[in-house]
Amino acid sequence: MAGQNMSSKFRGCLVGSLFGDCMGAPFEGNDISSGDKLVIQRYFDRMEDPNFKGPFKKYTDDTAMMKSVAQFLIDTPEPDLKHLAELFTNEFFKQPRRGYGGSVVSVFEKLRKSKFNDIFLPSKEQFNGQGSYGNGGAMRIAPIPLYFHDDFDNMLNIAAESTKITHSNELGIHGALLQCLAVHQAFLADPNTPINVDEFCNKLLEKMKAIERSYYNDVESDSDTPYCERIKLIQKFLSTKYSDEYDDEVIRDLGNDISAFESVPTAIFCFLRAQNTIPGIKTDNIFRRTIQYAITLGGDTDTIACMAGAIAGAYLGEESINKAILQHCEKVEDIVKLADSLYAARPHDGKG
Ligand code: F2R
Ligand code: MG
Ligand code: MG
Repeated sequence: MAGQNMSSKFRGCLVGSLFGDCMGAPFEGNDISSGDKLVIQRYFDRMEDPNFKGPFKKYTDDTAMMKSVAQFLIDTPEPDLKHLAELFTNEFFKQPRRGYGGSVVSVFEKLRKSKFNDIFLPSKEQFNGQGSYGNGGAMRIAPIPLYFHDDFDNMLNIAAESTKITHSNELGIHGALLQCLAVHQAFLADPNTPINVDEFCNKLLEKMKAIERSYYNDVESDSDTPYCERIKLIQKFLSTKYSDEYDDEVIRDLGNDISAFESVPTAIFCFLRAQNTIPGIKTDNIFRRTIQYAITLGGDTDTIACMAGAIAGAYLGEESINKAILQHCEKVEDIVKLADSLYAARPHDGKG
């Protein structure tokens, strides 16, 4: 991949993640009616008008934590997870009112109190030892598949270990790995060639099968593990006619809540469905369609749009993102700089 394309994909991915978070945050927790979908269409149309002046859309915990993941890779070329735990914790105490998950806050408190003695212990203690299955690991993962794009094993290892600082439940960890794989595949895809949605899913399925089968080692060879079953469901939905309205079934069967299991597959689905037109969403821009569709599903809108935005931005690059809307996202210039620093810090062979 040429250097210019690659740096555009780094920017597209991190800015895409910020964009989804900022645009989705005002709707987090809402059920979206057909009237609301019209309001959301107008909301995007208005923001695309370069003359529109409006207050900043603030970013939330999704971006706050994604920034720390990028910074940790930039600061310590040999990944130092203790440093990441410190970055998460310091960022939280600097700006605690970013809408963090209800329970993850106690991980930061324990980490600080214990002076980062065992960075994995507080997370293991969550929910009486079950660990969190929230989507907090997945929502922040994007910098890892960018940085390790040509080192697959290290990518998965650091993705899992960095997630375990806050999320020790397997569904939280595997959700983060699935999002990591989706960003990675999108990053490696040629933005000038349409995505073959079935092939994209089959590749994800193959990699997720290996991850889940090695965890659930008693699983029968032909039975499906949780995330693999969800990927097959995505394929089933996408084989339905693109002109069909089936959002209620998507919400019911794939989910739209704060758990990784009920949101990561949904974000991937949003990206894949947006490769084609969607009823009620009037735009030719695939990136915008991805985010706008994710928000119209309601529920955990900031996080589903953030994850879908990271995948879409990694595929399409920064050129696909409307500059006028971006102006309304808090700290967009900082995220562009962060993406450039991550690009410069990546391990590379000197060719790119
Ligand atoms: N926190 C929110 N949204 C709530 C409203 C915010 C509002 N807009 C505001 O500004 O005040 N959003 C953010 O949280 C999600 C990421 O959460 P994360 O990092 O995974 O946190 P946590 O606390 O670990 O898990 C979240 C909740 O999931 C449930 N849960 C998790 N594991 C569980 C288990 N083993 N048993 C039972 N419940 C479990 C709990 O309710 C946790 O509090 C993102 O949406 C981000 O945007
Ligand atoms: Mg959030
Ligand atoms: Mg959220």
